[in-house]
This record gives sequence, structure tokens and C-alpha cells, in this order.
Amino acid sequence: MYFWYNKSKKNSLMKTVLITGATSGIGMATAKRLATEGFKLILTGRREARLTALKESLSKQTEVLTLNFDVRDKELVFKSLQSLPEAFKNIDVLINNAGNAHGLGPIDQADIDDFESMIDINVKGLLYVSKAIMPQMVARKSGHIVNIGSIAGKEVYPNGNVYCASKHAVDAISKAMRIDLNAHGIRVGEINPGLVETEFSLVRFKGDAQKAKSVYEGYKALQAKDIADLIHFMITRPAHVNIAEVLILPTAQANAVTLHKE
Ligand code: NDP
Ligand code: 8X3
Repeated sequence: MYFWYNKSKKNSLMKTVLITGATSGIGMATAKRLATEGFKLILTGRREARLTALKESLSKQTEVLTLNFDVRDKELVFKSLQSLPEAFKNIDVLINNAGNAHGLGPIDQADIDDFESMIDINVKGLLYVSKAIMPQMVARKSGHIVNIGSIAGKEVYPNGNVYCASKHAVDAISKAMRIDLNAHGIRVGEINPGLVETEFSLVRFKGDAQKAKSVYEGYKALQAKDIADLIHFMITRPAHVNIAEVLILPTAQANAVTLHKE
């Protein structure tokens, strides 16, 4: 069964890819894209029902393991990633995608719980997952880490404050990983998208569907699949090629504050 799935998949070479935040948006689109290529997948997120449904659907194409944890739960992150079944133990590619913005407002008025969520999820969560996986990559002297940053990690825009800070941290961490893991032959890349139409705005605006929808009106935003295609491209380059950083924007967007809406 295992071999049958992948017989014709030249690119994947049976690599195992772990994607955090696979229950929605970019993570889910990436899981679907990589499944069609026969990559073995470890998919994580908090919404267990979504993980189960995704596993059921993608298992027709490849082998899938789901792990249900909050990236903020340091102990559970380590426990989950250090007790992987034999067939999924060696992680070749880590996609650090889980994250969100919580709120959009002036820094003096914003909710302190939102500050903490963004730092705890986007920064500390990414570090916990990476720390649990990097040692095995170092031991094998191979591996590839792709961090999902943001244009918000390159520019600071009004009311973006702590989300921007968390993504600037992802930018710094990505650069630091590339330096510190360089001697071990590990590739580290970072994708910094502009506006992508996902559940991101629904989370940012705390379930206000109308407000979330309006973010993507009047122009064609990037779709989660566009980022999934880029991730697929990055992780299928020859071993000597590391795409270090990509800023990817909808055509209608020029920078963090310039968006052409019809
Ligand atoms: P979505 O809201 O659609 O997806 C976010 C994913 O992250 C979900 O699968 C969610 O899973 C997971 N996640 C969030 N919090 C946690 C947590 N505490 N523990 C575990 N998993 C968590 O948004 P996107 O797909 O757009 O976002 C993916 C990444 O892309 C994020 O890092 C975001 O910052 C970044 N990004 C998004 C852009 C956009 O415009 N959409 C642009 C630039 C970057 P669950 O809730 O099940 O735990
Ligand atoms: C998500 C894109 O512009 O809302 O990181 O910060 S933006």
C-alpha cells in the first residue's frame, strides 16, 4: 500500500513533512498539495474534528499522522513530537505555519490577552515545535525548515503592533536558524505573504464574519493554494538550493499599507 501510493511520485522521495496549523488556510492547502505528491504528512492543530476529516480524505493519497496539540503547551508539544511512531519518526521538512493575529487596534488600547496570545503562539509556539525537531535534523545532518512569517515581519503598519512584532521575531528566528544550523546542512527558508484569504481575519476580528469578509473585498487576494504551491516549490529544489526568503503579495498589494481596491 505504502509503496503503491508513491510509485510515481518522483519529487517526494517519501519525505516526511510536518505542518503545524493544518486545520485551516495555508496549512490545510499545503497538506492537500503535498498529499497529491505523495509526501508523508504529520498534521497538527487544535481542532481535532478537522484533523480527523483531513486525515480521512488525504489517506487515500498518502500516509497521514495527526497530532492534536496547542503549540503553546510546551510539555504536550515535546511529548507529542518525541513519541512519534516509527514510520513518522524522521521528519525531513518542518513547516512552521501555525499562527494568527488577535485584534487590530492601537497599542495602548489593545487587549493584553491578545498580546500574549500572539507572542505565545506565533513566537514561543514556533520555538517549542522547532526545538523538539531540530536535534534529529542536526543528528542526521539534513532537514528543511520553512517558517511562515508575514509582510508584517518586514513592515510595521498602523494598529498591527504586536502581530508585527511577533512576525519580526519570526523573521529574526529564521535568520538565526539559517546561521546556527548552517554547519549541519539544514535548509531554512521563510515565506512572507501579504494578504491571503483564509480564516486569518475571522480570528483577528474574533469571529466577526462581515468584518473579516471586507478585508478581501474589491481585489483578488492571495489564496491559500498560492502559498501551498510556493511551499511545494521550495521543498522540492535540489539539495544544494535553499530559497531563503520570499515576499509574496497579491498583485493588488504594493506593501503593507498600499492596496488597490476597485
Ligand atoms: P488560519 O486562521 O486559516 O489558520 C491558522 C492555523 O494555525 C490553523 O490551522 C490553526 O489551527 C493554527 N493555530 C492557531 N493557533 C494555534 C495554536 N495555539 N496551537 C496550534 N495551532 C494553532 O490562517 P492562515 O492560514 O492565514 O495562517 C497561517 C499562517 O500564515 C500564520 O502564521 C499567519 O500569521 C500567516 N500569514 C497569514 C496571512 C494571511 O493574510 N492570511 C499573511 C501572512 C502570514 P487550530 O485553530 O485548529 O489550532
Ligand atoms: C497577515 C497579513 O497584512 O494582515 O500576516 O499582516 S497582514
